[in-house]
Amino acid sequence: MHNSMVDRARRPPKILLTGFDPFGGERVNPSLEVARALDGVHVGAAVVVALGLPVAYAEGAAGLVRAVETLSPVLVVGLGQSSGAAGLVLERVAVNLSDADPPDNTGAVLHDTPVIADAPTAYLSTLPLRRMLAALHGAGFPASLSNSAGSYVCNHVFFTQQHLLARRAVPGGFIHLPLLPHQAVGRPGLPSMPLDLQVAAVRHALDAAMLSP
Ligand code: PCA
Repeated sequence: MHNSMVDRARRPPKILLTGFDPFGGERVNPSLEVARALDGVHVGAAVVVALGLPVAYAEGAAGLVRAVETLSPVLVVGLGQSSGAAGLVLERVAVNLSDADPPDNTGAVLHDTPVIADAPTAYLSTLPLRRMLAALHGAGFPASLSNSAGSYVCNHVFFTQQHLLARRAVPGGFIHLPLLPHQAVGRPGLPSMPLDLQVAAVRHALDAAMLSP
């Protein structure tokens, strides 16, 4: 194939947007709903490709790696649910540690385990987080920066993603999302955000991430 044909086959550039299956007794996961809602949406010159990942350390990470290798995206944004989040939580750090009491959806429990042996201790998000935060606030969406994505499956996949993308010089990051309102019913004090607002906010964040510096 000529180079121009390869280029055409790859066009438009892809934004990989991942979400997770429900876990922890929930029947939905806002991250999967938001990713699905944005599948095929154009952001700048790029198009969003949504991917659902299992809430499983090994299988989630493997699914992410496969998708990056298949799609060669120009940007990767992972989404996950964080009960207690009151708005979009822009994660700054992926740490090389998996350590959580709750099992993943396959029953695996990890304690004190590196995500990837011999990899760096941590990676920073390579998204323009300040710009994204300002864009979200400017449009009226609650959002904040966070210095820890935890040490459960989201961080595990986020770390795997950043390790892979560092070698490809592709920007990537992770955003935790609040519960949907019906998930917070009967759980006083837990914040939530309707799906349409979450979708609009993530779209805004992607727009800001795709703006050239
Ligand atoms: N949130 C979990 C795993 C899957 C998800 O949506 C986490 O924060 O690790």
